Formats: sequence, structure tokens, C-alpha cells
Amino acid sequence: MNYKSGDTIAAIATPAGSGGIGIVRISGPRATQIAKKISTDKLIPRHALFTKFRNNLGITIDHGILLYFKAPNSFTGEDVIELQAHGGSALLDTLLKTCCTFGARVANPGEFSLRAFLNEKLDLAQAESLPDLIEASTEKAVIGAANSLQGKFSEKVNEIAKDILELRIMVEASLDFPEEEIDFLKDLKVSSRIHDLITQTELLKTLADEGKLLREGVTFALAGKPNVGKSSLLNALTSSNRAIVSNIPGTTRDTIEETIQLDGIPINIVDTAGLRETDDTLERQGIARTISAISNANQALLIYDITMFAKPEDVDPDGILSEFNELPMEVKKTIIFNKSDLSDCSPGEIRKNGCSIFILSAMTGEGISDLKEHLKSSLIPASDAKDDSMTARQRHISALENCIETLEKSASLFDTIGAGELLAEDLNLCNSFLEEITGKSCSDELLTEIFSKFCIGK
Ligand SMILES: Nc1nc2c(ncn2[C@@H]2O[C@H](COP(=O)(O)OP(=O)(O)OP(=O)(O)O)[C@@H](O)[C@H]2O)c(=O)[nH]1
Ligand SMILES: [Mg+2]
Repeated sequence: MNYKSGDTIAAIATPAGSGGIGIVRISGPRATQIAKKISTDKLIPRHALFTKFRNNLGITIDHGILLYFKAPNSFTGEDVIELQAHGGSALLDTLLKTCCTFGARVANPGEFSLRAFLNEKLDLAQAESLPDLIEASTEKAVIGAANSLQGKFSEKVNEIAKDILELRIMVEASLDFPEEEIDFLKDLKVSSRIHDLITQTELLKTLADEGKLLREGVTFALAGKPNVGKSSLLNALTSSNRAIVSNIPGTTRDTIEETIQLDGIPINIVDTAGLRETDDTLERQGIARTISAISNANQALLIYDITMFAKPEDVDPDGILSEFNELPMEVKKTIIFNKSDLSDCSPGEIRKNGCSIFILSAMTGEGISDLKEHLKSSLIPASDAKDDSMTARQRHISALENCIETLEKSASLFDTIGAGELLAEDLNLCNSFLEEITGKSCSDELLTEIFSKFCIGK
């Protein structure tokens, strides 16, 4: 991507296909010149101009609304024109082609937002929340993305960065008086200030973890031997008939994913092929996919047929979990005993050796609500997310982790040696981690990676 181009860009900003209204957006130094060729009416900034749109041959192709946002008071900070026409693909293609004939070029994905960022209309975390808002799958995720877009996440990052900078300036000032340095730093309560900064950054990281969850949701993989009722449970949890259910062991061959919402968080549920020894090549491929689905999940729900146990209430959770030692150790597992309708056990949760076992019937639905409560409780604190929640992504979390790690290192070094020189350097490093989040310091490669994932016209 060309970061400092004087080009004028244009794109269809509405989705492909037919619709009531379709919008072509133009941004750059030639935007008004192009608009004057498409419409003969006088352009007035921030005025809804009902006008005729003409093609490059001067033929009227539509009537619509033309909006003119004069630089710098526009989304991109450049002159911006929006042509709101009827939403037909051929019509919008013709309008876009006309813009290009008159001096624009077709925008790259995310190029309008990139220009907004380069012209300091948005910082990087705010720009990243734009696709989050567009792609949000729950109302909570919408509120979170809207809060980040308004700069609430960046504000918190900037507050910590400001405190770090202040501390660094004080520490650096003390370096000019080496004799008094140590006493001076003690008087400034440097140690407790670093510990406060760690707490502040950890709090923000918790918010960012929740924000990531809001954006990406949580994935639970259903796993177990063939015929235990995994597909039936997927159907019961999603109130659908998404997966084929049959009494033939090995029915499910591929992974099947469905999404539901629990407390505004997207929950992805993945049904998988039953785990067993097999010579069947296709089934073995399915089992390999099961293991990979579990590795990629936040949690595995391990399902057992309750009728296989003479005394389900006496089962040792560790013993039955060890039947599946091919599954990744690090993924948290919850045990489910299905087909309770065929046993004397009542549905619900039982605790054994500090481990929860859920007894339920995917067929009758008994015990499903308890399981849903359990799934919800494993989302806490995100399920408590208030209206001040924000969306965040892994790169923000990694930057905050780096900042915390560096602060912790400098705290212990300062507490043992008490010297300010290394501390000043570390504080400087912390600020650069925080600046990566808001984009005050970031590479062109990172910008390309972020903005190329945006949709065209955004
Ligand atoms: N009585 C009873 N039968 C059930 C229950 N859940 C599933 N079944 C039956 O058990 C059989 C297997 O169910 P599936 O959901 O296909 O099992 P699966 O674990 O997905 O099986 P594979 O895809 O072959 O690994 C079907 O005949 C279901 O009707 C239940 O809660 N109670
Ligand atoms: Mg199945």
C-alpha cells in the first residue's frame, strides 16, 4: 500500500447485490472536481444535494443524494464525496467507472480508514474497531466495538502511557544528581508507583481479554466415542437439526460448527467425529479433525453414554478422562453423561474429586439448561461485561503483556538495586509497547496487515 499518496480514491461502500440505496465514496484532492463532472449542481459542504448523476458521456444514469465533506472535516480528513444512488450493481459499477474516468482510482481494502488513521482522525485501535463493529455478531459486541471506536480503549492506554512518561521524566531528572539519586527516588515513591502501574495495566489487560472474547466468541468442542450423542447434543444446544443423528456408530465424519449466543457472547459449538480405533481411512481423517478441533477450542465437552456405567455416581473423573489421552492436555475438559432418560440418575451437576460431571439427556432436553449455565459461568467475567465493555484483539493483549512483564522486571530490579538508569530505559520500552496499540509507533508492515483485512469502501 502507498501510505502517503496524493491519489484520489473511489469505491462502492455498500455490499454487493441489489438494494434500495448504494453508495459510491470518493476521497482525495480531486474529489470535488470529479463530483462537478458527475453533477452540474453547486456543491455545498455538509448539505444533502438532490441531484442528477451523469456518466462519463454526460448521460444521466440516476437521481440521488450527493454529500460533500470538505477537508479536513471528513472521515478521511481529505475532501470526501458520497454519491447515494439506487442500489443496483450495474448502476454503481458505472458510477465507480465514471469516477475513475474523471481521475480517481479504485480504493484498496481499508484505504479510506488508513487515510483517516494517517490524517489522525482515528488512532490504530479505533480504526481496528471499525471492522469489529461491522462484523459484530451480538448486541454486546456492537456496544463494545462502538466504545472502542469512540476511543474508550485508547483513552485507557493513553492514561497509563502518560503516567509511565511522567515517572520516566522524574527518574531521568534524578540521574543528573547521582549522589542524591537513591534518596531522591525513594522520596518519589518510585517503587510503589511502578506497582500501581502494574495494577493499572493488569486491569486494562482483563478488559482487553474480555474484549477479545466479545469479538471472537468462545469455542466448545463436543468429543467422545461414537454413538454417545455428540450430534444430538449439538442439536439440543443450538435448538436445530444441524447435525445428522443416527444409531450407526461413526455417523459424523467431519466437524460441524454452529454458533449460539449466551449473554451476548458468541458461542461456537463444534460437533466432531467419534473417537475410536479404526482402519477406515475416511474415519481416521475425521478423527484427526476431531483432535485438531479440540486443540483449537477453548474447552472440550467430553461426552459419555451413561448406560455404559453400572454406578455413574461412583465414576472416577480422572479414570474416564484418561481414556482419551490422545487429546491435548492443555484444553480444559468438562465431563457429560448423556442419555440420562435411560438411567435412574437425575439430570444436573454432580461434583466428584473437585470435578463437575453434567448428567443430561440430549434427547429429552433434561439437564441442558444446567449445562448452558455452566458454559456461561466459564465465560465470566465477560458475561458481566457492562455497557463500558470494549473490543480488543490479540495484538493489544500481547502489547499489554509485554508492558506488564517489563514493569515487573523493572520493579524487582529497582527494589533490589535501587538504580534509576535501567528503570528509565525500561519505562521507555513500556511506552513503546503501548504506542503499538494506538499506532503512535508501528511499522508499515503492521499497517498493511491490519488495513488489508478491511472491506473495500471502508
Ligand atoms: N435415549 C437417548 N438416546 C439418545 C440420546 N442422545 C442420543 N441418543 C441416540 O443415540 C444415537 C447416537 O446419537 P448421535 O447424536 O448420532 O451420536 P454421536 O455421538 O454423534 O455419534 P457419531 O456421530 O457416530 O460419533 C442415536 O440413535 C440417538 O437418537 C439421549 O439423550 N437419550
Ligand atoms: Mg455424530
